[in-house]
Amino acid sequence: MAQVTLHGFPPSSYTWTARAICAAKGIDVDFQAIMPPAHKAPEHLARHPFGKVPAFSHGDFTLYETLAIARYVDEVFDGPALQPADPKARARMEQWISVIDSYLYNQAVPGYIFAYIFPRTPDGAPDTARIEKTLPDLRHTLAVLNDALADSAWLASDAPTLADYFFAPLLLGVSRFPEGKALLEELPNLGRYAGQIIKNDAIMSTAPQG
Ligand SMILES: N[C@@H](CCC(=O)N[C@@H](CS)C(=O)NCC(=O)O)C(=O)O
Repeated sequence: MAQVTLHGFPPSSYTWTARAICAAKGIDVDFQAIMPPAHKAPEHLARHPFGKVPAFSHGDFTLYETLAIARYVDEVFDGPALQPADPKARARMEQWISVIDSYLYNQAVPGYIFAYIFPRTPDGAPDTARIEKTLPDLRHTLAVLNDALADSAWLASDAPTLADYFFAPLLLGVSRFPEGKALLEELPNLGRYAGQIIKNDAIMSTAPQG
Protein backbone atom coordinates (compact mmCIF):
# COMPACT_ATOMS: atom_id res chain seq x y z
CA MET A 1 0.00 0.00 0.00
CA ALA A 2 1.23 3.49 -0.86
CA GLN A 3 2.62 5.49 2.06
CA VAL A 4 1.05 8.81 1.11
CA THR A 5 -1.57 10.16 -1.29
CA LEU A 6 -1.24 13.25 -3.46
CA HIS A 7 -4.00 14.80 -5.54
CA GLY A 8 -2.89 17.18 -8.26
CA PHE A 9 -2.87 18.18 -11.91
CA PRO A 10 -0.03 16.26 -13.59
CA PRO A 11 1.21 19.41 -15.45
CA SER A 12 1.14 21.66 -12.34
CA SER A 13 4.51 22.92 -11.13
CA TYR A 14 3.53 22.72 -7.46
CA THR A 15 2.25 19.18 -7.94
CA TRP A 16 5.53 18.28 -9.66
CA THR A 17 7.50 19.79 -6.75
CA ALA A 18 5.57 17.69 -4.21
CA ARG A 19 5.89 14.51 -6.29
CA ALA A 20 9.62 15.06 -6.86
CA ILE A 21 10.24 15.60 -3.14
CA CYS A 22 8.40 12.37 -2.32
CA ALA A 23 10.47 10.59 -5.00
CA ALA A 24 13.71 12.04 -3.58
CA LYS A 25 12.77 10.59 -0.18
CA GLY A 26 11.96 7.22 -1.78
CA ILE A 27 8.31 7.29 -0.74
CA ASP A 28 5.66 5.22 -2.44
CA VAL A 29 2.98 7.72 -3.55
CA ASP A 30 -0.60 7.07 -4.57
CA PHE A 31 -0.85 9.89 -7.10
CA GLN A 32 -4.45 10.77 -7.94
CA ALA A 33 -4.47 12.88 -11.08
CA ILE A 34 -7.27 15.41 -11.31
CA MET A 35 -7.75 18.09 -13.94
CA PRO A 36 -9.67 21.39 -13.90
CA PRO A 37 -12.48 21.97 -13.10
CA ALA A 38 -12.31 19.04 -10.62
CA HIS A 39 -10.24 21.21 -8.24
CA LYS A 40 -13.33 23.37 -7.62
CA ALA A 41 -15.66 20.41 -7.00
CA PRO A 42 -16.83 19.76 -3.42
CA GLU A 43 -14.77 16.55 -3.24
CA HIS A 44 -11.54 18.44 -3.82
CA LEU A 45 -12.57 21.50 -1.79
CA ALA A 46 -12.85 19.10 1.14
CA ARG A 47 -9.14 18.35 0.65
CA HIS A 48 -8.12 21.92 -0.21
CA PRO A 49 -10.62 24.66 0.71
CA PHE A 50 -8.85 27.13 -1.62
CA GLY A 51 -9.37 24.86 -4.62
CA LYS A 52 -5.69 24.44 -5.50
CA VAL A 53 -3.32 21.54 -5.99
CA PRO A 54 -1.53 19.63 -4.58
CA ALA A 55 -3.36 18.13 -1.62
CA PHE A 56 -1.65 15.49 0.51
CA SER A 57 -2.53 12.82 3.03
CA HIS A 58 -0.52 10.42 5.19
CA GLY A 59 -2.93 8.09 6.95
CA ASP A 60 -5.45 10.30 8.72
CA PHE A 61 -3.23 13.36 8.47
CA THR A 62 -4.20 15.71 5.63
CA LEU A 63 -2.27 18.75 4.47
CA TYR A 64 -2.22 21.36 1.71
CA GLU A 65 0.27 24.08 0.68
CA THR A 66 3.34 22.71 -1.03
CA LEU A 67 5.93 24.06 1.41
CA ALA A 68 4.09 22.52 4.37
CA ILE A 69 3.90 19.19 2.51
CA ALA A 70 7.57 19.41 1.55
CA ARG A 71 8.78 20.07 5.10
CA TYR A 72 6.55 17.37 6.57
CA VAL A 73 7.70 14.76 4.06
CA ASP A 74 11.34 15.66 4.59
CA GLU A 75 11.09 15.48 8.36
CA VAL A 76 8.89 12.39 8.75
CA PHE A 77 10.40 10.03 6.19
CA ASP A 78 13.83 8.48 5.84
CA GLY A 79 16.03 9.26 2.88
CA PRO A 80 18.36 12.16 2.16
CA ALA A 81 17.77 15.33 4.21
CA LEU A 82 16.42 18.02 1.90
CA GLN A 83 16.79 20.89 4.38
CA PRO A 84 20.27 22.00 5.46
CA ALA A 85 21.10 21.69 9.16
CA ASP A 86 23.20 24.87 9.09
CA PRO A 87 20.94 27.83 10.01
CA LYS A 88 22.42 30.13 7.35
CA ALA A 89 22.03 27.60 4.54
CA ARG A 90 18.54 26.78 5.78
CA ALA A 91 17.58 30.46 5.83
CA ARG A 92 18.98 30.82 2.30
CA MET A 93 16.81 27.89 1.19
CA GLU A 94 13.75 29.58 2.75
CA GLN A 95 14.66 32.84 1.01
CA TRP A 96 14.70 31.16 -2.40
CA ILE A 97 11.43 29.30 -1.80
CA SER A 98 9.80 32.59 -0.85
CA VAL A 99 11.22 34.28 -3.98
CA ILE A 100 9.89 31.43 -6.11
CA ASP A 101 6.43 31.49 -4.46
CA SER A 102 6.09 35.27 -4.31
CA TYR A 103 7.62 36.37 -7.63
CA LEU A 104 8.79 33.63 -9.99
CA TYR A 105 5.65 31.45 -10.03
CA ASN A 106 3.34 34.23 -11.26
CA GLN A 107 5.89 35.46 -13.81
CA ALA A 108 6.72 31.98 -15.14
CA VAL A 109 3.30 30.29 -15.11
CA PRO A 110 0.36 32.70 -15.59
CA GLY A 111 2.64 35.41 -17.00
CA TYR A 112 4.64 33.39 -19.50
CA ILE A 113 3.88 29.66 -19.94
CA PHE A 114 0.10 30.20 -20.05
CA ALA A 115 0.59 32.72 -22.87
CA TYR A 116 1.72 29.75 -24.99
CA ILE A 117 -0.50 26.96 -23.73
CA PHE A 118 -3.73 28.91 -23.28
CA PRO A 119 -3.75 31.26 -26.29
CA ARG A 120 -6.45 33.93 -26.23
CA THR A 121 -7.18 33.99 -29.94
CA PRO A 122 -8.98 31.25 -31.92
CA ASP A 123 -5.95 30.79 -34.23
CA GLY A 124 -3.94 29.47 -31.27
CA ALA A 125 -1.21 32.11 -31.56
CA PRO A 126 0.71 32.85 -28.34
CA ASP A 127 -0.41 35.88 -26.38
CA THR A 128 2.51 38.13 -27.34
CA ALA A 129 1.23 41.10 -25.33
CA ARG A 130 1.31 39.02 -22.18
CA ILE A 131 4.77 37.63 -23.00
CA GLU A 132 6.19 41.13 -23.62
CA LYS A 133 4.66 42.44 -20.42
CA THR A 134 6.09 39.61 -18.30
CA LEU A 135 9.54 39.17 -19.80
CA PRO A 136 11.38 42.03 -18.03
CA ASP A 137 10.26 40.81 -14.60
CA LEU A 138 10.90 37.18 -15.46
CA ARG A 139 14.37 38.07 -16.75
CA HIS A 140 15.13 40.01 -13.56
CA THR A 141 14.10 37.13 -11.26
CA LEU A 142 16.02 34.57 -13.31
CA ALA A 143 19.10 36.84 -13.34
CA VAL A 144 19.00 37.02 -9.53
CA LEU A 145 18.79 33.21 -9.36
CA ASN A 146 21.58 32.95 -11.94
CA ASP A 147 23.80 35.08 -9.66
CA ALA A 148 22.92 32.85 -6.70
CA LEU A 149 24.31 29.89 -8.61
CA ALA A 150 27.65 31.55 -9.44
CA ASP A 151 29.60 29.69 -6.75
CA SER A 152 27.39 26.79 -5.85
CA ALA A 153 25.96 23.81 -7.66
CA TRP A 154 22.53 24.04 -6.02
CA LEU A 155 20.61 27.00 -4.59
CA ALA A 156 21.35 26.61 -0.88
CA SER A 157 23.83 23.78 -0.46
CA ASP A 158 26.15 21.47 -2.38
CA ALA A 159 23.24 19.00 -2.70
CA PRO A 160 19.63 19.63 -3.76
CA THR A 161 17.38 21.16 -1.08
CA LEU A 162 13.65 21.89 -1.08
CA ALA A 163 14.41 25.17 -2.89
CA ASP A 164 15.75 23.29 -5.92
CA TYR A 165 12.62 21.15 -6.05
CA PHE A 166 10.52 24.33 -6.12
CA PHE A 167 12.69 25.95 -8.78
CA ALA A 168 13.23 23.02 -11.17
CA PRO A 169 9.66 22.67 -12.53
CA LEU A 170 9.47 26.39 -13.25
CA LEU A 171 12.89 26.58 -14.89
CA LEU A 172 12.26 23.54 -17.08
CA GLY A 173 8.77 24.85 -17.91
CA VAL A 174 10.03 28.27 -18.98
CA SER A 175 12.85 26.72 -21.04
CA ARG A 176 10.31 24.93 -23.29
CA PHE A 177 9.48 28.21 -25.05
CA PRO A 178 11.68 30.47 -27.19
CA GLU A 179 12.28 33.44 -24.87
CA GLY A 180 12.85 31.09 -21.92
CA LYS A 181 15.33 29.03 -23.90
CA ALA A 182 17.15 32.22 -24.90
CA LEU A 183 17.27 33.31 -21.24
CA LEU A 184 19.00 30.07 -20.29
CA GLU A 185 21.63 30.76 -22.94
CA GLU A 186 22.02 34.34 -21.69
CA LEU A 187 22.36 33.25 -18.05
CA PRO A 188 25.10 30.58 -18.06
CA ASN A 189 24.79 29.44 -14.43
CA LEU A 190 21.13 28.65 -15.06
CA GLY A 191 22.06 26.74 -18.21
CA ARG A 192 24.52 24.62 -16.21
CA TYR A 193 21.98 24.19 -13.41
CA ALA A 194 19.30 23.02 -15.89
CA GLY A 195 21.84 20.45 -17.12
CA GLN A 196 22.10 19.11 -13.55
CA ILE A 197 18.36 19.11 -13.02
CA ILE A 198 17.75 16.89 -16.01
CA LYS A 199 20.10 14.31 -14.48
CA ASN A 200 18.13 14.26 -11.21
CA ASP A 201 16.02 11.08 -11.14
CA ALA A 202 13.49 12.33 -8.58
CA ILE A 203 12.70 15.38 -10.71
CA MET A 204 12.70 13.67 -14.08
CA SER A 205 10.79 10.53 -13.02
CA THR A 206 7.89 12.75 -11.83
CA ALA A 207 7.93 15.17 -14.80
CA PRO A 208 4.61 15.73 -16.55
CA GLN A 209 4.34 13.64 -19.70
CA GLY A 210 4.07 15.37 -23.06
N1 LIG B 1 0.22 28.21 -2.36
C1 LIG B 1 -0.16 27.00 -3.06
C2 LIG B 1 -0.20 27.30 -4.55
C3 LIG B 1 -0.71 26.10 -5.35
C4 LIG B 1 -1.13 26.51 -6.75
O1 LIG B 1 -1.17 27.70 -7.10
N2 LIG B 1 -1.41 25.50 -7.55
C5 LIG B 1 -1.92 25.77 -8.89
C6 LIG B 1 -1.35 24.76 -9.88
S1 LIG B 1 0.42 24.90 -10.06
C7 LIG B 1 -3.42 25.61 -8.89
O2 LIG B 1 -3.96 24.83 -8.13
N3 LIG B 1 -4.10 26.36 -9.75
C8 LIG B 1 -5.52 26.22 -9.94
C9 LIG B 1 -6.25 27.50 -9.74
O3 LIG B 1 -5.63 28.50 -9.30
O4 LIG B 1 -7.44 27.52 -10.01
C10 LIG B 1 0.86 25.88 -2.74
O5 LIG B 1 1.98 26.21 -2.36
O6 LIG B 1 0.52 24.70 -2.84
